[in-house]
This record gives sequence, structure tokens and C-alpha cells, in this order.
Amino acid sequence: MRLPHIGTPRRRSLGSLGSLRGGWALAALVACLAALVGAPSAHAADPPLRDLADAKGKVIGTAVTGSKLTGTYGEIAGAQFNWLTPGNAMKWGSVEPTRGSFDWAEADQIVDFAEAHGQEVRGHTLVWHSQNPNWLANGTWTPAQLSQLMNDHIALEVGRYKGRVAAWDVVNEPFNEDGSYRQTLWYNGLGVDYIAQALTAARAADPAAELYINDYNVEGVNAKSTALYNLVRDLKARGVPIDGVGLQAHLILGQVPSTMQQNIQRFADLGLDVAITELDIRMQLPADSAKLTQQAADYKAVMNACLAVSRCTGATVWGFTDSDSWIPDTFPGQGAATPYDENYQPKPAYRAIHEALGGTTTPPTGACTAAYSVTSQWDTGFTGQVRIACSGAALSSWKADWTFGAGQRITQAWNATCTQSGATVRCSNASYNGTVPDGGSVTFGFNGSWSGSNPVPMVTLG
Ligand code: G2I
Repeated sequence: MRLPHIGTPRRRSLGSLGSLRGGWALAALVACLAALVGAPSAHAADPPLRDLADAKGKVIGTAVTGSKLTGTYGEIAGAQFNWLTPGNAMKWGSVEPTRGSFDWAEADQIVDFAEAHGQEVRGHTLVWHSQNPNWLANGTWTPAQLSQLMNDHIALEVGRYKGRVAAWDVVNEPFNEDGSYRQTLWYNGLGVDYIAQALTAARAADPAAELYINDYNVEGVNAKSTALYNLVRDLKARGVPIDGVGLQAHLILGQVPSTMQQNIQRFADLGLDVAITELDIRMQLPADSAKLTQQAADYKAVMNACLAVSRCTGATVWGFTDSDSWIPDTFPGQGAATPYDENYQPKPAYRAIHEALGGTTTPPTGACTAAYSVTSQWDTGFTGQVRIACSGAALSSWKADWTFGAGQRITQAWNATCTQSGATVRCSNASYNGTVPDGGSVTFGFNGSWSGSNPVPMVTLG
């Protein structure tokens, strides 16, 4: 068995990420932990997902866009995940847009970022029917030429990142839904043997890299996953280099296949690793608390199906934030498919992944917490409050920060001084209520305006 390459465990934290319980009338509770001024007993902040995954020897990855790897996006990508997949940067159309003229800038940037953050890279993808350069897709090739093009491409790309990319999606999406082979440039030109050729070329270019075949709608037991199963079983029997299968897992709310664990297990029983490679769970917009709660349950079900099988290496989400997801472009009216919202606030799905990886389900004791709730709401306005409570800790002053997710504006506040800049709100104590004793609480209130939706933000105490 080839062992998955797991990044060096690292302790980095974005601070406290609490559980968001949706619904305007419900409180979003955020643990206020080690960062608290004046807290007598400092508690370790919630560990990031990657620390939990490292402790289990599992992958928690995300697809990333190179140009976004700065600011909050870069901080979360670096702090929370132990593997990265370039969402588009390593595709043939990205790296060789014109024949013989290469652009590795974004791919290099992502690999450099991963190394700087102690992360492994999943290379995606070498041989696919989509996102190929026009010169390749529209060319006329003999089988010999096509074979040469494919082998040279693999040798070049895998060779370039030899020792730096731990696993490759060598062949992507070879099947139709009924389990027949997809008619592609590769299949039509070379027959089914293109798959064995591609894997063989990849092994030659980097013998240490894990080699995968990756597809979608193969998460449960069905005609397509059975075709994939039969293919990899036969490849293994023939001695073709293949280490694992990637189950993309582009799922729909409430539709995690019930046979997912069983399906993962049957691949594992062939002596192959299984990776969840492109996990997202889309819903009809707008999101609401019921949908987000269902989504959290779905994420947890996927994580649990994987974690129940030792050869399932872990899961990669296809973009960690709703601001970097392919869903709205491809499925108009749908979205909210990832664990963080568009403002980088963790959603219940984040908490579900955290818990599946062994994180605590309740805030630790000995801390101060802030709970946001909407106490009344009318057509254009609302009244909200934040209650700061301490137990096993105390405060002599406080600040409560949050980011409004849907354009809300604070119009008036009491028992605190609140300022809003863009979507960011910061409230600090009034002269008379900075002290929150152990076992005590302070509440401040505000009026605000809203339209469209009024989602509950996460509050951070500082
Ligand atoms: O389609 C979802 C995924 C299915 N499995 C294979 C993955 O490689 C695939 O990823 C998506 C990317 O997330 C999208 O970002 O692949 C799409 C292409 O099939 C990507 O979309 C493309 C757009 O079509 C282009 O217009 C755009 O220039 O992304 C490009 C870069 O933003």
C-alpha cells in the first residue's frame, strides 16, 4: 500500500471559529478563547481542520485559485487544509494554451504556496476531454501522434513537479452515466488503452506520485461506479500502475448516496486508495438555516463514509468558500455549496467537517462567548443583540466583531459603541459595562436595516 503523503502537522489558527446555528431568531455562538484580554485561564483555540486531519492521518484539502491566495482567502487556505488542488491551473488548456508555449505561473505559485504552508498537492488533471487547448482539441491527429502528444504532456508536467505533487488525477471523467466509455479525443483516437498508457507515462515521470482515475457520480454503487470498479480491477490485474480512485462528490443537498461507504469499501478491497476529490453540496438559493443544517448533515455523512474505511485518504472540497465555487455559473439559481460563505464565515458544514474529524462539539468551558440573535424583524429593519457571557474566565473590556453577509447596516446601538465599515462591524464596551465577571454576562443591542435576507453572522470577541 502506498501511504498517503500527509503534510507535517502544524499549529496555526485563525482564531476561534464557532458553530453557526442558522435562522434569524437563533443565536450564533462563537467561543471566545485564548485571544481574550483578561481571561485568567487561556484555552487553546479550536484546532484548524488540518490539525484534526493530521492527527488521523487523513487528507483535508481544498481546490484553490492561485490569484486569490492572499488576504483572508490565503490565510484560510493555509491554516485549515493540509492538501491543495489547483482548481484549473494544471489543466492542459492552462499550461499550454499555444502549442509549445507554456504558462506554469499559477501552477508554480500554488505548489510554492503549499510547500510554504507544509501542504501536499493533488495534481489535477492530465488527461481529460475538457479544458484542453484549442490547438489540441481541434487538431487532426493520427493515433501515433495523439499517443505521442499525451505521453509528452504527461512526461513534461509530471516531470516538472516530480517530488512536489503527491498525487495526480491522471485520467479524469472517462465514463458516461451508463458506464460506457465517454467518446473523447483520447478514447476515439486511442481506444480504451489510452488510460493504461497515461498511467504508465505518469509512473515513469514520477515513480513516487500516487496515480488516480477520477470521476463524478461514482460516489454510490451504480452503473458508472461499477464500470470504474471493473476498469481499475482489470488495470491492477494487468499490472498497470494505479494507486487509487477519486470520487469527485459534486453532490446535491439531501442526496448523499446511501451506498457511499459500501462503494468506497469495494474499491479499498481491491487494494486501492480512495480519495474524495471535489466535494461540494449545492442547494437552491437562497440558503436558509434548514438547508444549511441539512448541508452540514450531508457533509458529515460524506466525511463519515470516508473515515469509516481506512483506505479512504480523506476529502478535498472543491473551493472552500462560496465566493470561489463553480456552482452558480454552471447551475443558475444554485450555490452555497462549500463550507464557508462568500464572506469567509464558516457555515454549519464547516463545523460538521470539524466534528467528523474529531473536533469538539461544544465550546470548551473556561471561556467567554458571544451569542448574536435577532430579537425582532420587520420589512426593512430589525433589532438584534449580542450577549457576552463568561464562565471560568472574565473580561475587563471587550470588542465584538462580525461581518454582515447580506448588506445589512447598523443604524443605532445601545450599551456599546458600534462602527460599521463596509460589511465589517466592530462594537466595543460602553464606559460602564466593560467588566464581565466569571459567571456573569453583558448584553448590548442595535437596530439595523436589511433586504433580501438577514443571515446571522459569526461574532468574534477580542
Ligand atoms: O466542473 C466542475 C469540476 C468537475 N470535475 C473536474 C473539475 O476540473 C471541474 O472543475 C471546474 C472548475 O472548478 C471551473 O472553474 O472545471 C470547470 C471547467 O469545466 C472550470 O470552469 C472554468 C470556466 O468554464 C471557464 O470559463 C473559466 O475561464 O473556469 C475557468 C477559470 O475560471
